[in-house]
Amino acid sequence: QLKPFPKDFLWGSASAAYQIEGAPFEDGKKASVWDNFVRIPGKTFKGTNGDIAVDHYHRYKEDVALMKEMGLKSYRFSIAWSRVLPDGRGQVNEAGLKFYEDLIDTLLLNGIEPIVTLYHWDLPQALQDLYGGWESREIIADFVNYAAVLFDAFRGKVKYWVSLNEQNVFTNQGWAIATHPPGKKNLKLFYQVNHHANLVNAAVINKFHDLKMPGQIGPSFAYTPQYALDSDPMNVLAAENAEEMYSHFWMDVYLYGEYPIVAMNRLREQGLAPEFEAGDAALLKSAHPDFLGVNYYQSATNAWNPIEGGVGATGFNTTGKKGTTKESGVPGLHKKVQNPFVDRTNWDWEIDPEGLRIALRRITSRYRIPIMITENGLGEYDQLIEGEVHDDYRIAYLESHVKAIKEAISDGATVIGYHTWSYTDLLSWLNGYQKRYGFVYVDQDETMKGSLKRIPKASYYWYQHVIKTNADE
Ligand code: BGP
Repeated sequence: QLKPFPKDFLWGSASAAYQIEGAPFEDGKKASVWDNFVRIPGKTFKGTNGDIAVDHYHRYKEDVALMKEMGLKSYRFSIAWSRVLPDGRGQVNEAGLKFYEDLIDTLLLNGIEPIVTLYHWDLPQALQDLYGGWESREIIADFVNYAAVLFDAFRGKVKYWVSLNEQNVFTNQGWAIATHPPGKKNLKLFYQVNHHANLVNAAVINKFHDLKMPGQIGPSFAYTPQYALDSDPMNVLAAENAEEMYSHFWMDVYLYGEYPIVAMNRLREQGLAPEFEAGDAALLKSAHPDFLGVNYYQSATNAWNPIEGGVGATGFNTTGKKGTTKESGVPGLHKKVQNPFVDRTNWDWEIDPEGLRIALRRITSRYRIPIMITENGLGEYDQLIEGEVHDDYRIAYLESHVKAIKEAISDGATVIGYHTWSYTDLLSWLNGYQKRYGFVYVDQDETMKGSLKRIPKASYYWYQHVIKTNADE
C-alpha cells in the first residue's frame, strides 16, 4: 500500500521568463544575454527567438485564469533580472517590478502559490559587457543586491524561492560546449565560472536567511541519474565517474558545502580546478538550502571509454529526429550509450520514470533534504486537429512519473511539490516552438507569427483530475 500524497502537496507547473514573456524592450527592460545570443545566425532552431515568445507579458491574466480553472496549486516562473534592474545594478525599474507584482497578486488572488526563480539564465547584457558576467566575482555582490530588491518587494507574498536554475546546464552550455551565451569553449573558465555560481548561490541563500525571510529557498539542479550499461566493472566505474562529475560535483557543494574529493583530484591533475580565494570555502560551508529543487527529464547510461582512442565529443539531438544523437563521452571517464530498456522521445531523451524514483531516493539517502520537483515533462510535436490536442503520450509520461514520486515518498523521500515543464507551450531555447511541453497549446511556431491563441490539451484535463483527487485514483 503506497502512502498518499501529502494534503498540502504543491501540484504545480513551471516556466521561465525568456521562454514565455516576449516584450524584451518594453517598459524600460534592457537586453539580457539571450536577447543578443539568439540573433547570432545558426545558434537556435531556424533563428527562433523570444521577442514575442507566447506573449505572456501581455496575456498573463488569461494564463492565470486557465491555471485557476485547472485547479493548479503552485506556479513556478522566473524573474527577468534586466526587467527589474535594466543595467543589472543601480536604479530599480519600477515598471518592470510592477509586472511581477501584478502577476504575483493575481496568482495569490486565485489561490495559486507563486514560486519564484531568481535566475533562469537571462543575465543582463550590461553585466556581461561590464565585467564578463559570471566570469567575475563582481557578480556575487550584484546578484545578492538584485535578489534583495525582490526579497524586499515580495516579502510575505512569495514563500518559495529558487536561487539558480540548472547551474550545471547554464555553465556547461555557456563555457564548455558553447551552445548558450556567452558561447565559449574553455574548460578552465567553465570550472571557474561554476565556482562563482556556487558562491552566488551560497551568498543569496545566506542573505535570505539573514533577512529572516518567511519561506524557503533552494537551487534547482538538473539531475540526470547515471547508470552502468551492465555489470562489467569498467562500465560500473564509468557510471560512478559520471555520477561524481555530473551530479555530486554540484549537489555536494549545495548540501555539504564542499566539492567531492575524486572529482577535485581529477581536476587538479588536469590543471582545471577552480581557484579559491580566502573566504570561499567558509562561504560554501555556511549556506544551507531549505530544499533541493530537482529538474528531472531522463537518466543516462554509461560504458567505459578508454583514454587512448576514446570518444571525446559532446552529442545533442537538436534535429528532432529519433536516433540522430551522436556518440559522446570523455576519454578515461565514460561514454554515454543508449539504454536498451527504455524508449526515447524524438529528441532522443530517454523516457525513464523509474529513474525519477531512483533520483529521489539517491538524493534522500545522500543528503537528507526535502525535495521540490521543479521541472519534469515531455517535449514532443503536438498536433492541433479540429481545435483539439490529444497528447496521450504526454499523459502517459506524466502519469508514470507521478507514480514514481508516490513510490519514492513511500520509500521515505520528502517531496513537497511537483512542477511539470511546462504550463503553456513556450520557446525551447535551442529547438524553437515545435518542441512542445505545455498543458496549454499556444498557436506559435518558427514563423513567430502565430495567433497566440491558448487551447487546453487533453493533458490539461488529466492534470486537473490529478490535482482534484491528489493523485489518489
Ligand atoms: C531545462 C530548462 C528549461 C527547459 C527544459 C526543456 O533544462 O530549465 O528552461 O528548456 O530544460 O529543455 P528543451 O527546451 O531543451 O527541451
